[in-house]
Amino acid sequence: MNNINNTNDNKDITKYVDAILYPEANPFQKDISKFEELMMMYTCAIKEVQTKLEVLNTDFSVRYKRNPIEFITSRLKRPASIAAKLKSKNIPLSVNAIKTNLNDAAGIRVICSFIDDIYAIAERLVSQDDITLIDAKDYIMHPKPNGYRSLHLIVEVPVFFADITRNMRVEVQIRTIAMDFWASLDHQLKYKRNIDNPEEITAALKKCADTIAQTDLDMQAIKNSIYGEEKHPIKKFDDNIF
Ligand code: 0O2
Repeated sequence: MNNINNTNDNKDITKYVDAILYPEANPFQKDISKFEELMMMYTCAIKEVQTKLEVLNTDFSVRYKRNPIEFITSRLKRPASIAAKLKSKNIPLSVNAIKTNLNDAAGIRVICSFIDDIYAIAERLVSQDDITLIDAKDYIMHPKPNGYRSLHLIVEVPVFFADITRNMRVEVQIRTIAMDFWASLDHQLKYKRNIDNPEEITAALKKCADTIAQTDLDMQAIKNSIYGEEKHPIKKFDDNIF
């Protein structure tokens, strides 16, 4: 069986499942060919950045005998979510507005083993010649009030298409397995509305986030005692340095 056919089959299945799960009409229907072209460009930008991350992971496995990345996922933002985000910013819906105003239409999530791995990967990604760091939000150094932790980078990468080259933006969220575990469950629980005791739930979730964060620190200390600490501490992605 050939891989290209498999990829197309998967794409068809994804479209079919999406149509069932998200039956709302595409708000960009009137400009559908421009919209699909832009989404194709974001898909290619994801491929470019994901390959860079995979190369780093492979290089680390040879150089340092361990993989800093557990797994990588990616997604294109759904048309309805794109429209909702533009509306929330009071921006009229258009395909051009997506490219000009949204940084997270293309998203990659990188799940790392240890906290230090997050910064090691981020540092090496943004120092590549063809990557421009547009913005960084360090929710690990500065967790959100609800306990959410992750490093968010907006990067721009040139993508070479058949007739043009475009600089495309991709949001890269980098977090540990533990941070991802909390964020996934928090995301699931957000769908339940009309909760009787929202303050209690918020406090309980925050407590879980803090427990998990402490476990991450403990695991990092164990790793340091086995492998030794990084000789040259990696620069932290503090909001203030950008
Ligand atoms: P989805 O499904 O991931 O697309 P900006 O994008 O800069 O205009 P925004 O949206 O406030 O501003 O960015 P922020 O808060 O830095 O990052 C938003 C994304 O981070 C979210 O995307 C989530 O993926 C993730 N995130 C942020 N806060 C939380 C949280 O409290 N819990 C969880 N589980 N995830 C969070 P979207 O667009 O909401 O969704």
